[in-house]
Amino acid sequence: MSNYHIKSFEEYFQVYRKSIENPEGFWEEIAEEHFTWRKKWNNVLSWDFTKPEVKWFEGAQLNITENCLDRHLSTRGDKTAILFEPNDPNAPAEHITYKQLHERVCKFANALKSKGIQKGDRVCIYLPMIPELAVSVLACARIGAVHSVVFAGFSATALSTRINDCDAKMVITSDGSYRGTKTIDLKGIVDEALEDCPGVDSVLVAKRINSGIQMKEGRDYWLQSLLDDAYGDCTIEIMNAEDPLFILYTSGSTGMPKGMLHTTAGYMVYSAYTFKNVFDYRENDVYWCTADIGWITGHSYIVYGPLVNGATTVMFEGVPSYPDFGRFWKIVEKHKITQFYTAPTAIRALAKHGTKLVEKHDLSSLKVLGTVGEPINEEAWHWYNENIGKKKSPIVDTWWQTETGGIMITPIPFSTPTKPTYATLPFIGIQPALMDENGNELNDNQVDGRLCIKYPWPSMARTIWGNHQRYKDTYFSAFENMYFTGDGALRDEVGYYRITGRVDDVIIVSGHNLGTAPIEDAINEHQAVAESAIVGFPHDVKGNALYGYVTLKDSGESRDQDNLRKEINQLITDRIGPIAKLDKIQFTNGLPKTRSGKIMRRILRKIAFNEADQLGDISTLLNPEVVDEIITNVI
Ligand code: 7RM
Repeated sequence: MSNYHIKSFEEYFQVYRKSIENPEGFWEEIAEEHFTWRKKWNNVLSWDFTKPEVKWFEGAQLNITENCLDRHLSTRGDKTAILFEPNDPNAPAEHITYKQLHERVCKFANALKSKGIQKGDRVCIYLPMIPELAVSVLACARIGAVHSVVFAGFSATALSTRINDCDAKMVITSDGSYRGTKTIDLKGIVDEALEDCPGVDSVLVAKRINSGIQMKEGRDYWLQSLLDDAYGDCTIEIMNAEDPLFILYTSGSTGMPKGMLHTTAGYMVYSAYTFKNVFDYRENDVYWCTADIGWITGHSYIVYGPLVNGATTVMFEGVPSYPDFGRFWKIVEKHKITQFYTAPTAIRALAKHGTKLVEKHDLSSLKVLGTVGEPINEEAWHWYNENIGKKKSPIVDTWWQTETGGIMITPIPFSTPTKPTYATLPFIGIQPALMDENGNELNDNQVDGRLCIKYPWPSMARTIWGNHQRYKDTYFSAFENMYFTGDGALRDEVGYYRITGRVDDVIIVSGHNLGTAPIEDAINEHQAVAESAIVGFPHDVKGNALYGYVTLKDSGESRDQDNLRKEINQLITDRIGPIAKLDKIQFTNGLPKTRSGKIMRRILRKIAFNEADQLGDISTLLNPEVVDEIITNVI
């Protein structure tokens, strides 16, 4: 039991050392003591990064839903497993107990079987943040079907591409979704997507908004009528440790999205163990991660990690801005949230609206705050720390990726001293390395380089679905015997890591390597600035020059823009040096972002290059409408 819950900085170092000196012994002990197995493993780990091939807990048999549900029934049957907060602030929240969730998952699993879904089949899930989303994920896992959740904000084209890539037989969707004051016709999008998906033979439709949708005879089925006929018990499919659990798509810098494949046992062990420690999770906590289950953050830290630990996990259907920008804080107060995990982009958006709406609510239940998804700038970190955490709740800045399956670099709350903008130290079992361009490992502190991982961890993706060569090329070819993350990082004098951003965001100006993130941080310090993004564009003398897109807190029309430009460049000069000054500054109403809040510098780069005619498909953006405005006002 000793190493499952780390409670001090000394203990972190001690457990970390153990996990590095004897990884197999360490993970074997964790796996042995905290999970339910139908058969134990013969071998904890075998690996070869040259192939690449990684296997954890080979020979073991289990079902992850037995760990999420069945094993809690005797001790936590009446405890809330999922706390559903609907879009409508006046609609009641729904408390789904472990017993009820077990029954709903079993019924759903039987419904899947009744439509011919078997172990190994791929099922595409395209649902809003309603309980059926978590239930359908677990139902797939219960019968050994491989779920592939597609975020329900993606377009029909994006959806059909993903369905075809993994050859899904079934799509699970709803008649529509609520998003603030709007409704979205999800079923219409599915219908459009399926015109190009000959492999899909059934569609299950959950009722959410009661819109009068078209049902295609022989293909579309109302979920409820299948559930009405289904038994409330469903024996688990016994899975091998390395059997596929899910595929989740993540966009690469070029080409098709990559279907990252995660397998069963290692993913379960690592998502559960990180959840417990990164959020200092305790039995009566009410944990809320604001991500969508359409992203890896939702898979690992709304569904699997919390449920394996028997936690209460909140699912929020709505948006941070409805009915006003105080919604998050209202929910924290209402459900006495203890851990709150969100993205820096959300923090900045909320900070933009000041603290009035924060002060209206009692946030004293909060114990741990988390961030994920992008580097958090200094200003946002302090705003979060002061206004939400009241300087009492540690902020865990968690760095990880779809590919890593779980959190990799993070503070352990109440143990690791935090430092603004630093993800701090590797989690237990994680062996990071910083590499220079020539492939040499940088062993000192106070260096920056490309972030790699030297040794396998249990939840790493095993391949890209249908394209192992691309998996090898993307992650295991840049540096020998290392997993390459695609990110740059620096290590400070005490060994803390700060993720500086994608390496492809590095711009070389007059021979100087400039990361976009520190320049953006400097710009964002200006009190009139809400957000900014930097790209390089070709320059006769410097090789590259810098182009800044800057969004102001108010529309900025009344301001003297030339003066603002001067002030911004002065700040950059002060913080980084004149080398990082911007040649062009364009004021924008917004920056193009992915649905998970990452700024799409690729698009901004094209615009700065005067290649706006080659933007490609921008329909999957969160805010495609800002692109036209940016193109019109390009300098
Ligand atoms: C969990 C998730 C992965 C990329 C990753 C980074 C960036 C994520 C942080 C971060 C700085 C962080 N998966 N990233 N977390 N950068 N600090 N704490 O976001 O596959 O969607 O994205 O996100 O560049 O490579 S993801």
